[in-house]
Amino acid sequence: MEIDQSQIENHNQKRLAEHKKKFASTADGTPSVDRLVQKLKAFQIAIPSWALGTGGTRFGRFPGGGEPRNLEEKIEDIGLLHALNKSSGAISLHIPWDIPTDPKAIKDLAAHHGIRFDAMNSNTFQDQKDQKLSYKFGSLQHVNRAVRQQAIAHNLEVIKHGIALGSKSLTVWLSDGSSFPGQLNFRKAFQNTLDGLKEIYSALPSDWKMFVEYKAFEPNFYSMTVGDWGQSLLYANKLGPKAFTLVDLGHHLPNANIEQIVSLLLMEGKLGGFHFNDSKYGDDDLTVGSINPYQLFLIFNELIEGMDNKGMDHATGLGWMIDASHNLKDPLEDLLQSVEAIKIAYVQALLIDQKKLADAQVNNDVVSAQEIIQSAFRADVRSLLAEARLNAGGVLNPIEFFREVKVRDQLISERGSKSMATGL
Ligand code: PSV
Ligand code: MN
Repeated sequence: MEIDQSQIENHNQKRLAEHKKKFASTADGTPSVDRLVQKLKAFQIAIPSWALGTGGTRFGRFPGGGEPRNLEEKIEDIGLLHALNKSSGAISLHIPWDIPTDPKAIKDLAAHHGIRFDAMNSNTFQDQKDQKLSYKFGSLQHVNRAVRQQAIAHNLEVIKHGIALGSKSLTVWLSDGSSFPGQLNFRKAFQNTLDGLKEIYSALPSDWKMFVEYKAFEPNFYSMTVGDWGQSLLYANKLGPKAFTLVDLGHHLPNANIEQIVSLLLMEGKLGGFHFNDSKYGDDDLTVGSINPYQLFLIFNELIEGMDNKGMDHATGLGWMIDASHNLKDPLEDLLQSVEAIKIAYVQALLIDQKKLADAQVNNDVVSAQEIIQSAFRADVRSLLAEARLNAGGVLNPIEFFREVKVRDQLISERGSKSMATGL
């Protein structure tokens, strides 16, 4: 389905007066508000192709119906999100879940919806139907050379699909590791993995980046071969200038100071991008900003300070992607909430007076530093986001619109109540 422009206008018209009032009151006390609105308009967040259906947990799955049945329908779903929020103009694909049979047609369809192809993701954490060798004991780390070669060949194939679609990056997340002490020789596992990554790296086109994603645990529970940002950074440094660390917010041990990790990776020129999500206990993959919006804001503070320090463009300097899973909510509504939360944190962090903060730091004025940071966090910036959406041709309230025009019901009537999207 596609959204009718007249429905958007109708929705906005009904809310315009109220919005203008709120925006004027926020704009009143906010310096350079036009600049903030422009920055919000430029900031796009890629949607993962695997988050458009019901993720479920290992105990159960409760699908809501109308899930996309193929890559074309996944692109259509992201087109819907983008039509509403004007901030989801990119898709991140996972191979082999999303192999394009006709890349030209897929590219045209994405362009029709104003969507580009963000990072391509390889998958050596599952065995596929016709796969010769198993990844049960790892992929690039595997003790058997033939398994390692198979995993390398898969990544090369992913790069080829990405080239055909106009993507510019490859994300490698490895589930490799061990679940029992003694199972693995750490050094050999690291070396095999590095050798494999080197082969993949050498197949990257010159204008591509490679993102090495780390994760502290799961599916392995004793060691992960790319288990934290230090290990990822080791690989990225050894690989070369096109290799970077990717930070998935759910991939840390409890209470890790992610904002400090981000700051130092940026300083080293080795931060590549993000998988945004939120969590309370582990890799919970919940809606961004639903549990800990303050942490997200603090991360954006470090990002902005660090990117400005290096003269990087906020919108294009790093890879911005969501990586979430939905069990209770409608996946599209959930993604609308996630994008909104990311942009709220971004613009709140833009409100921080960095000059004043630096002065407070130099003077060891801890109280002022906290006041400066928290007054930005406590600002209600929602009308700035709405104004940016309105300027860009989107809707004032995406979730209300989604419900008003009964998007999910329409998707169910087109695709059926039993359709199932590929992914986890
Ligand atoms: C692993 O937990 C991960 O975060 C990686 O990014 C995977 O590619 C993704 O989830 C897929 O479910
Ligand atoms: Mn991830």
